[in-house]
Amino acid sequence: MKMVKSLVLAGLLAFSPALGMTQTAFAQDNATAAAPAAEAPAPVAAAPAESAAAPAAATAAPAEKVAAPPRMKPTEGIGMPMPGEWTIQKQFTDTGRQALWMHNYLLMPIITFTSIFVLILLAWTMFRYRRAANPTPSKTSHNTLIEVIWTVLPVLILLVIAVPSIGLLADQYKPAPKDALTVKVTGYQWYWGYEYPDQGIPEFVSNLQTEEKAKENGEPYLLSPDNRLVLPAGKPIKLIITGADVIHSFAVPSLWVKMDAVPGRLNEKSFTIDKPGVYYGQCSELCGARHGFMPIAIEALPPAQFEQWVLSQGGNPKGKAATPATTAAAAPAAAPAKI
Ligand SMILES: [Cu+2]
Repeated sequence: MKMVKSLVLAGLLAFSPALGMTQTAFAQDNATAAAPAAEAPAPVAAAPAESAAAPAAATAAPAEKVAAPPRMKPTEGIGMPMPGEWTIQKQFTDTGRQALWMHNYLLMPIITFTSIFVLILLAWTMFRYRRAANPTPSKTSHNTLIEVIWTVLPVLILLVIAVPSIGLLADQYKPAPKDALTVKVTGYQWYWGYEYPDQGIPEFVSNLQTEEKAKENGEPYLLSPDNRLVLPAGKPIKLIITGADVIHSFAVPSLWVKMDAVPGRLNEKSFTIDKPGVYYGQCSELCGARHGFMPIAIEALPPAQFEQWVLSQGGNPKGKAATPATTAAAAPAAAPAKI
């Protein structure tokens, strides 16, 4: 009897790979077989983790070789406000320049002229037609010519403003071209998260730098975060902007960018930065206690250096090659070591 049992056992073991089910059933009966059986699920469970980690490891491999380009020093007065400044910052995008031109050479002259003209009219009327100088006022109530002028002139002024204004508005909302670099920007209470889905760079967070660190780096304290949003200069960029908790607003004045970050909604902003540099901004929608402490810094690099940065973050500069699993698996706290 014992021999028969041994033979059956030997047979089962010999055919075990083919008889998986039988072996499992057998394992339940046999205490000694239970140990390997218990171990068996381990590699199975580990497999998805391994496969998820594989692209990360594959893309991360060059990370050890490629160093991130050195942190760019900001230029005084470029991409940041300066003490005593009272007008719009110098612009570094097409729409920005267009808007600045419109503000400086169209709106401001019209506003200034209209205000001064009305002020002079008012002052003249008050002085010339005061009771002492003009005891018997005119009874005139209509004057066709004047009425036509003060109707037509404002209409013409409004038309002069409306035409370039509508063009500018359309330009500001122009969809990004197909080859634009996409970055997902998420506003959190109270920091920003940046993710490069096409390059396979998972979200990293950007938090206010300490005052000492900012001083050490020669950066404006309340405007400078630890991790910057690194972008290529001269290439179209598409930001997909959203909020994780409350409404924030992603604003960089010198790039003419201001877009609300609304939870449950994806807002889009596209632009091309003229030249390399550091451009500062801030959250511009009151979002809670530390609203004033979630700065934005865009570091625009020459394309070659940007590719180097992407490689240094374990991403693929050519884009589209990374699997979504890589980005999905990464925790938001996985910040790159670029401080
Ligand atoms: Cu905010």
